[in-house]
Amino acid sequence: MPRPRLPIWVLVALCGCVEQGLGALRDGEGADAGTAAPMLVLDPPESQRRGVCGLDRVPVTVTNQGDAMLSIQGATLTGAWTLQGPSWPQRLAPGASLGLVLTGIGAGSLSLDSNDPARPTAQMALQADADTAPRLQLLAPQQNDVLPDADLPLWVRVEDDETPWTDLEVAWVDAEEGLVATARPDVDGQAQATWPAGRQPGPHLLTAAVTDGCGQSATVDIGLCQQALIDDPVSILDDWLLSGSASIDEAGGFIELTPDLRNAAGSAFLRDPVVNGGAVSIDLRFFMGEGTGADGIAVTALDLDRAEGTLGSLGSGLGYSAGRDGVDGLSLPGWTVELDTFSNDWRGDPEVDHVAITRSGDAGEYAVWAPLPELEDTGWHDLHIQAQGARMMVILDGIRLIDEDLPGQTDFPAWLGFSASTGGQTNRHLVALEAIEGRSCAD
Ligand SMILES: [Ca+2]
Ligand SMILES: [Ca+2]
Ligand SMILES: [Ca+2]
Repeated sequence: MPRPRLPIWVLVALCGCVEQGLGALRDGEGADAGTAAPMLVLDPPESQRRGVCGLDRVPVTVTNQGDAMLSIQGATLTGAWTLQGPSWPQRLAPGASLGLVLTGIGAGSLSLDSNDPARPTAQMALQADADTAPRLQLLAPQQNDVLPDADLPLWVRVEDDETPWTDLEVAWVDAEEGLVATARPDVDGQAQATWPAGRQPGPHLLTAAVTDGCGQSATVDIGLCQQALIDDPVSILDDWLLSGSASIDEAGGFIELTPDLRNAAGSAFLRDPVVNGGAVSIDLRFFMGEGTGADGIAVTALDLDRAEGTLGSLGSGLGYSAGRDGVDGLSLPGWTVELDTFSNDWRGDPEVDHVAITRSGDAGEYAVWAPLPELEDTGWHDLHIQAQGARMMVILDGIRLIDEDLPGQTDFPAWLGFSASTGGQTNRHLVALEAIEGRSCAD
């Protein structure tokens, strides 16, 4: 509170002066000596602030505006306030000042005890309200949205009690792809930006964050999935990369991976869309038969960061694995589900026809395997394969053959494709085009 201009004590003091003056005259001293008094003045008289970052820091000047020596005995602080200051007592000649710095937060007070006759205890009220964190509301996209392959609007509303909207900045960061966009809110507190198409297929964790002028933040995590869809392979025949003995029979509506001929290997990989090898499900229908009984079909998610080609060896290589001593064909990196219909001793094959998952492009190194029912010369069969993170699942004709968490790399950009081979024995290996469906996100 500002000090009143003519406080009661002045009047009292003036009255006292008369008496003291008379006494002084009696004592033979100067007439002014009895009227002299110190006067402690605090500047500012109080402190009140909002939106304080951390601790408030209040400089205070103590001045002796009286005309006698001011003696300050000590200072008392209340609340969460401290004083970095001088040792007490302090003496201030008339007109002299002393600087103090108060530090704290919340409500409190400073009291100075002095010989100011009018105000032996001078008080100063202190109030510092801490900054509040901003608030952030998600408008779009929503949690667990499945994203089409198109530009994506990003939209949030932000609020802060202290920092003006227009001084705030919102940042959207993708856990995999890094900073996506930044935007400042408009006058309604709404911030909008765009995440351009071309996102990595599969799961995403997008974080929207806003930081206020005090460095306090609000964040929202948004779980999303970028869909990469294979739903009409017949219409995109040019996107199939065919190798070896593979060919497309448009009239028949299938890809022939091998004809019923000895020592053949063929593969067909779809170059668009690129999928995430750790987030894909694929359905297909296949046929194997009409021959003497070898070697089988493989479905591969080809790791594009490591691939050097798209065809493995004939015979035991099933068109995805290098041959003996690595001289024939390549080992295709990524993961493969093989349906092996011929047991090769030197690979360490089981004695029975089997389904196996490999992660190295090595047809002799299984992460897991299971026996197969009879598939050769038994018509068309439905195969469903799902890779979600470390979990791999294989369902054949509605029967779950494999469903396990497997070690190995899970997230990589991949082409999906098929391969097959024959050796000394043969089969015709087909995949029905119209039955191929793939997606990166579960619906
Ligand atoms: Ca704030
Ligand atoms: Ca066989
Ligand atoms: Ca084999």
